[in-house]
Amino acid sequence: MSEAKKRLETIFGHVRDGQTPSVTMKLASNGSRYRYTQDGGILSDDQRKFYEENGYLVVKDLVSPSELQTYKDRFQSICCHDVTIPGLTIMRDVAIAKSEYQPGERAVTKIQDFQFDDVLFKYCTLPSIIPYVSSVVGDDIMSMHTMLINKPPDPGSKSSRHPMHQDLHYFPFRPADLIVCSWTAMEHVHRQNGCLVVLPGTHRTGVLLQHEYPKWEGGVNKMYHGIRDYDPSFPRAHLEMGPGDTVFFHPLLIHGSGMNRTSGFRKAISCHYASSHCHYIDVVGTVQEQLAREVEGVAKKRLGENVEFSYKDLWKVKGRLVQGKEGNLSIF
Ligand SMILES: O=C(O)CCC(=O)C(=O)O
Repeated sequence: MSEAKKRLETIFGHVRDGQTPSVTMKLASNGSRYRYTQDGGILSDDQRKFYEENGYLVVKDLVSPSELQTYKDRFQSICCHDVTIPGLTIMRDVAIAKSEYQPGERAVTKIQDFQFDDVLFKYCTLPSIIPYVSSVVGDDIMSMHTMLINKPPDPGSKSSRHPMHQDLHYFPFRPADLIVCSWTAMEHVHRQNGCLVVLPGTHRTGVLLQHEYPKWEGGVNKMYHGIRDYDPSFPRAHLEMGPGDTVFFHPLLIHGSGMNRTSGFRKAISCHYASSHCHYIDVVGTVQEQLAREVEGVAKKRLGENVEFSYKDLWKVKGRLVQGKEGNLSIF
């Protein structure tokens, strides 16, 4: 068994034995008993403890219905090609897109990289969200990855599922503890329409596991990598959330989402933030190299075979300062 798997087993062994997940929190390098959250922020002591132990925290009603409606309207305009946003990627469901031409949002699973769209980017700067982000990453904040996820009704292929993964798999910057995702439900999300599923405490392994495309019969959406040899018996939590509720989670937290068994779309908007004091790493020779090659291949098709760039360069274009001092993560 690999070192990473052993650490997962150690965490989940306790849970299977009926104990609470082990709370052997390492001291942060500054001697604080908290490692994953910052002193002096908006989080209550209970919220800090919850995030430290579990790697996520749900906060209710952080985004207003009118704000959510603005994002929904913008998403519709993008899907209907009424507006074009530079750098934006529109991703489609592998099974729906193949079967027949579907207009509008029907086959769209997500749009990503909306950092140059001031309507959607407003989400990343919301005064209700940022204090939670700075409680994890500090006051100098970059947005690094933006998505509006639109889980369509499953066409019967089960391809609307998102395999269990760690977001750090995609990120060529560190340290992981200075990265956090905010994910806001844009409507009631529940087990039937494919809410987020998390494995509490898995951020504490400190290990990025090997990912690959799962071997699903109905096909897997592009870039939906999942953890290799994932053990479905690990204890999981289903995050049922109301519109505007927001979950903040660590990039090593193992998570995914279920199939959408309803006839409606399940929408969420998210931003991954990093401290601008994070630095890029070289992913060559690591578990991230294969993914980086795949992403570079897609970018070559878009930008042209003769354009020279690295995986880091692609991320530098995605980064945008949200608050505080600029660091090394963006070219702007
Ligand atoms: O919203 C979802 O269904 C899951 C999204 C997710 O985990 C991701 O895109 O990395």
